[in-house]
Formats: sequence, C-alpha cells, structure tokens
Amino acid sequence: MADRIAVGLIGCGFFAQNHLHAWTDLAPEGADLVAVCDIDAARAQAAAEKFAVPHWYTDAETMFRERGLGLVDIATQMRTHLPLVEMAIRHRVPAIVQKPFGRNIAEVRRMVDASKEAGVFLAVHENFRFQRPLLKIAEIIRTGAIGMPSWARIGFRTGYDVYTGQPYLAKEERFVLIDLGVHVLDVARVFMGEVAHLTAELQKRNPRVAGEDTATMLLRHASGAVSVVECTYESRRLPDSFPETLVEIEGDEGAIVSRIGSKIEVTSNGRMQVFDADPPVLPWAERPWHVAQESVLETCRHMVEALRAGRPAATSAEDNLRTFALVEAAYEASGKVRPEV
Ligand code: NAD
Ligand code: 89V
Repeated sequence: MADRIAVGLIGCGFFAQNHLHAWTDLAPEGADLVAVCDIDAARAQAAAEKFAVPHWYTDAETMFRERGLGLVDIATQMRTHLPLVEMAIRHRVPAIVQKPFGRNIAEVRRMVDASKEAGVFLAVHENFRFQRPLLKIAEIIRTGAIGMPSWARIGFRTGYDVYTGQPYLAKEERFVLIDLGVHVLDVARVFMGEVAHLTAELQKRNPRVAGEDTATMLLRHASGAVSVVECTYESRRLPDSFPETLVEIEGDEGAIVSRIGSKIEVTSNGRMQVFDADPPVLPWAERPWHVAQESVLETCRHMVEALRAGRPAATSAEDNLRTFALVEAAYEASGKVRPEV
C-alpha cells in the first residue's frame, strides 16, 4: 500500500462535518482527503472550500472513476449505504460506512458477503467503540479489576433535541433501535460478550415521531451474564447526559459505575477509585458533543491503522453484522411474551 492514502468522502451533511475535521486532522498521519461528494452541489462545494479539499463531486461514480481513491468514507443516510458500498467494492476501494450499516439485515448480509467475496476492506463507523469513557471501561474490565462481569445496565437516555440537526429521524418507521440501539447493543457486546438471547419492549412516547423512540432490552450473554440495555430520546431529567452512554457493571470482585461527565467509579476488592475519562474538547469540537466528536477522529484513525496493517477493523462489516442481528432480534422480540394466567 502507498504511504499516503487518498481519501474520498461521500455525504457532506450534518454529521459529516465531524468526518471532515477528522480527516483534516489525520493529514499528518498520511491520510489525504482528496475529494468530497454530495448530490447537493452547494454542500459538496462548501465542504471542499472550508476544508481545502482539491476536488468536489455530485456523482460518486465519477469520483471513483477519476480519483484513484485508497479509501472511501460513506457518511450518508442508511438508505444509500447498499448502493454506495456496492459501488466502492466494484471499484475495489476500501470503504467505511456510517451506522446504521443498512436498512435491514438482508442489506447488511449482502454488503458483508460482497466485501468478503471481493476481498475488499469494509468497516462500519461505529464510533461508540472509540469513545474515551467506554474505552476506559473496556480496559478496566480487561485488567480483571472487577472479576468476571455477570450483570450490567447500559443506557443512553436523553431528551436532547436530536430532531433539529437530524430532522429525518422523526420520519423513520424503525427509529431509535436502528439509530441508537446499534450503538448501545454494540457496547453491550464489547463489555459483556456475545448474546445468547434477548427480549425487548419498544415504546413511542413522543406522538410526533413515526417510529419507536424508546427501547428497553434484556440480554442473556453467552457467558451467562445478564444485561439491561436501554436507549431513548424521550428522557426528561436534569442534568441531561447527552451524548454519554452510562454504564453499571457488576462482577464477582467489584463494580464499575459511570456518571455524567465521563466519571468512572471503580470498586475493586472493597476499595473505590474514580477515573476522569472526559475527552479533550478538540479545537473544532463543542460541549456536549465533544465526547462523540473525539471518537469520530479516533474511529477514522483506527480505520487507517487497520487498513495499513492489512487487518480488519475492530468494527469490520462482519463484526457489525453481529450487532445488527441484535437490532433485528429486538424488533422481532418486542411485545411477544405474554403472561399466561
Ligand atoms: P444528512 O442528511 O445531514 O447528510 C447526508 C448527506 O448525504 C446529505 O447532504 C445528502 O445530500 C447526501 N447524500 C445522499 N445521497 C447521496 C449520494 N448518493 N451521493 C452523495 N451524497 C449523498 O445526514 P446525517 O445526519 O449527516 O447522517 C448521516 C449518517 O450519519 C446517518 O447514517 C446517521 O445515522 C449517521 N450519524 C452518525 C452519528 C454517530 O455518532 N455515529 C451521529 C449522527 C449521524
Ligand atoms: O449516533 C447517532 O446517530 C446520533 C447520536 C446523537 C447518538 O450521536 O443519533
């Protein structure tokens, strides 16, 4: 592989602004953002001008044909992921795709199979894996400080107005599970291991949205551990924890409890210690988004490292299929179990 990687970005919308900053920051590490593309010409041009990207396009196919990319970053909404990933694979260009990976598991399987068959790197921008407080918790578990984790509660509960920045969310028929459930279920897999079975209850608490805005899930992991995994955009409590995932994990020798502000309390063998895992506010970031923004940079950095090393990303297409399967299982399970009297 060439020393420098020519990166193309598809989608210059709301969240892609963070990708644009991240790729700009990664130039000293050998990633050159050489082209941006958006079907909205004004957005593509504005991104190119703001971030000094030499080429902008309104047609992804043309960008692939003309730019000889070493990596493409797809930051469009989920309904475009399948055609754009298939396009990248046809051009044999390694690809990263934003979450949710696809609209449903059939699309996700198709992308996984296509990348495997073609031998083309494909990974999902599952940035919660790279959030500083969540990385710290994973590290604490690995050290054995709490012993064997056997119970957890993993929750993303907020009332933050996500609809102003992402108005399309209010119209999604399958909403919070596929948008946010993918993140918290992925976190549950990382902390507690693969899932043997699960059940879920979904609610639409906000009458103005089309899909479910609250999901409460109960998971049994292959290890025998149990976790309660929750996500909602309808929590009215102060202080609001957006965009933090709060975690409680109990093991046979201790416990981990995370608090708002990325504070992590670790009890190990009867002694409690507090860690501050609040990420720096990058020059282009702002509170409270800085936790997510730093993770975008770390996700992109991880992708470049994996690609250079010739290994799959931690959040490879195949890995994310396992998380996506949990989302589908939760939709399937909702409302299924009735008490028999
Ligand atoms: P958005 O609608 O603001 O931006 C998407 C952009 O893609 C638009 O500018 C649109 O014109 C463009 N586009 C659509 N089809 C295209 C095509 N075929 N070729 C080129 N450009 C095309 O959406 P958004 O809010 O930025 O979300 C994008 C993705 O990012 C979604 O999948 C969303 O779930 C995800 N997201 C992730 C996080 C996170 O923390 N990981 C946060 C927010 C959004
Ligand atoms: O990940 C997401 O798509 C966003 C969030 C606000 C959680 O970052 O909805």
